[in-house]
Amino acid sequence: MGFVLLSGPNYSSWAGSCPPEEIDKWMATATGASKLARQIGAAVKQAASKGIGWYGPHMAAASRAISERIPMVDLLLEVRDARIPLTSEYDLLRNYPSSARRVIVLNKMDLANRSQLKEWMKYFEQQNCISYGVNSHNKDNVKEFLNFLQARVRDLKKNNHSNDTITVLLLGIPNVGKSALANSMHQIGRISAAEKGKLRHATVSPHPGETKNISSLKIASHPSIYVLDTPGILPPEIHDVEACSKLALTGAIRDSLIGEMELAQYFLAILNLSDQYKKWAKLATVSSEVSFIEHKEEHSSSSVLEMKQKRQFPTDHTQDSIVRDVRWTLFETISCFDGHLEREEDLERLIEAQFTSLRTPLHAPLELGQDAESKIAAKLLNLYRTGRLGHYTLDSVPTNTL
Ligand SMILES: Nc1nc2c(ncn2[C@@H]2O[C@H](COP(=O)(O)OP(=O)(O)O)[C@@H](O)[C@H]2O)c(=O)[nH]1
Ligand SMILES: [Mg+2]
Repeated sequence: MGFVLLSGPNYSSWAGSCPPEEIDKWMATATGASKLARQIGAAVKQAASKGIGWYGPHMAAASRAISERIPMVDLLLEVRDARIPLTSEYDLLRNYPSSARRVIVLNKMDLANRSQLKEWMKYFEQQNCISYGVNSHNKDNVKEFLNFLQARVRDLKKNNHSNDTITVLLLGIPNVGKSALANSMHQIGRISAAEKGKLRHATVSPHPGETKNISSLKIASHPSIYVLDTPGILPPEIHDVEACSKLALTGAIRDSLIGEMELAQYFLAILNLSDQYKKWAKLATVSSEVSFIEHKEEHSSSSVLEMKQKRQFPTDHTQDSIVRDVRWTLFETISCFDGHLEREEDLERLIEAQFTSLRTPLHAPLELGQDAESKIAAKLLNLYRTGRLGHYTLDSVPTNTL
């Protein structure tokens, strides 16, 4: 397997001035996941320096068009990825003062660690920034968000009683869910059916860079509120290598720049060093009961019929039974591991063993080889990005402010 861990700088002088528990925590992530993170980040930076990165004429033009709109709209919704509340900061608003006009929307909150999301929201409050956690795929959640927006609009209009149309600009880096949020607000918002039918839907895609133009969707009447969906913008250069790798893992930078294999290894390093997998211990009992039932069902024609009706294929890795087996395999490999995960070579050995063990639940060809490994990598990444393998927040809240 292609592990090429970077050797990092010498951290011993830094560690000398830190409390012991902080060092333990830091060591666990720094020596393992962090090295993978730097390796991936360095590859992203290298690709960008060769001109095959994310920033092209399209992004430059969009960036100019968006900058012109910023002073003209009533509200700015800066959409960030709740898994990386700091790394997904929008460059064009970096030095923009926090004001009643600006809201930080932490989207994809269903994929982030719940308690860390609360800490992040507390942090933003301390910075005098208004923030709001959303899952664009959840109807009730979007309804609550629309009510919150209406309240903000009422606040803004307190001193201005005109019945003017309100415009809301959705801003953010690629793939944070701006278009998904715009569509949900448009579908759920209180506007007439005719108005809903008249408007185009924004394109939503798992790949970054799919929104090419600024488009407008109506989300409320009396007063009329329109959201402007915009293409995702990243700065031409990102100096922090770890930030590059987090952007790649969460999908803001396209996978082909790094490779799914490296990203899946990075994800496994994060999973192995977290305690999410401990929750899957209870699958031990469920696993044996279910596999007995499944074995019986496999031979009954009704289950085949059911599968056809549900349009599921036995190798579809998103079905519940496969996800359960993947979780159980990950749990078993971590809990039976005899090495020390803070040691880089041990973590590497565990990840390698996990790729081998995952061949069975993920229906990858049994012979070892790149083909099998890339299939496993692609499926693992997909399960991580759809929240089926736990909830991870990759940025930590600056500790001196809490
Ligand atoms: N789990 C989850 N996925 C989301 C959410 N919002 C958007 N997505 C997914 O994230 C991907 C990118 O969404 P898109 O709206 O195209 O992002 P944009 O580039 O910011 O416009 C798509 O696969 C969406 O289905 C969310 O709140 N939760
Ligand atoms: Mg979009």
